[in-house]
Amino acid sequence: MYVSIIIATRNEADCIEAVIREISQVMSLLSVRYEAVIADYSTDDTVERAVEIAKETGMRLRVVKVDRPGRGLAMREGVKHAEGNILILADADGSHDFHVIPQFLNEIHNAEMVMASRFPPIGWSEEHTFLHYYGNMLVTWVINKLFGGRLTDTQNGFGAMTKEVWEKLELDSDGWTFETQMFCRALKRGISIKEIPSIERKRMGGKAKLRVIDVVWKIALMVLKELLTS
Ligand SMILES: Nc1nc2c(ncn2[C@@H]2O[C@H](COP(=O)(O)OP(=O)(O)OP(=O)(O)O)[C@@H](O)[C@H]2O)c(=O)[nH]1
Ligand SMILES: [Mg+2]
Repeated sequence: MYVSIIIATRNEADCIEAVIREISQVMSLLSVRYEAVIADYSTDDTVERAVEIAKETGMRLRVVKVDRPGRGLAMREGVKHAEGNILILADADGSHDFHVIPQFLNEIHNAEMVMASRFPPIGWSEEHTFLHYYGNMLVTWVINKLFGGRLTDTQNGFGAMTKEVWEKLELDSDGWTFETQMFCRALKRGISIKEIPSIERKRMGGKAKLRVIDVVWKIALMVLKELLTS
């Protein structure tokens, strides 16, 4: 097993140090070979800080500069450069609890995708607003109905899969519809998904790049597109 942790970063200088330290601490307790890949579109010193802390902690870190905005695009660029056979997709805002990584790696033997859920009955989020919470519930309900799933959270990109499964998904969404496309495709293609509980923390600093109100209609269009295509 060789694990590549793909982290999208856009101006996360306030958070990246804690993220690198937590990943390094969690991974040091596992006897698993790993690397982190930062897919960056920043104008601040996120990358410099990441490199400095990775050196200090002895983490193998690869930096991929992405020339256009988009979290989905960043994930795809990161994966292109990943050497591992197991991918963990992650954010750099400090909201993910990386202590669930051992669970990802245990469950990846039982399911093709292992994804963290922030939704009851299994998870929770300190970041949820009314719109996040009920918007996600509605989208997840629609996706389950249309594509035959039993998921509780289809808007969280924190999870693990093999590179082989990633390739089966053939994702091409650049922006915030990335997770929607990923879950719709996985259900359509009969890829097994195991959800594990996670608590999403408040971001540790910096600014959120996502405004739910701007992406709701894009998510709806993505669901429709996935319904109409094979
Ligand atoms: N490379 C790259 N990374 C991005 C881009 N937009 C956001 N990110 C990163 O993607 C991750 C998620 O972004 P957030 O702004 O936290 O969005 P979110 O977690 O979906 O939404 P919130 O609930 O508002 O935090 C963070 O690590 C960001 O730095 C982008 O355009 N390019
Ligand atoms: Mg976030």
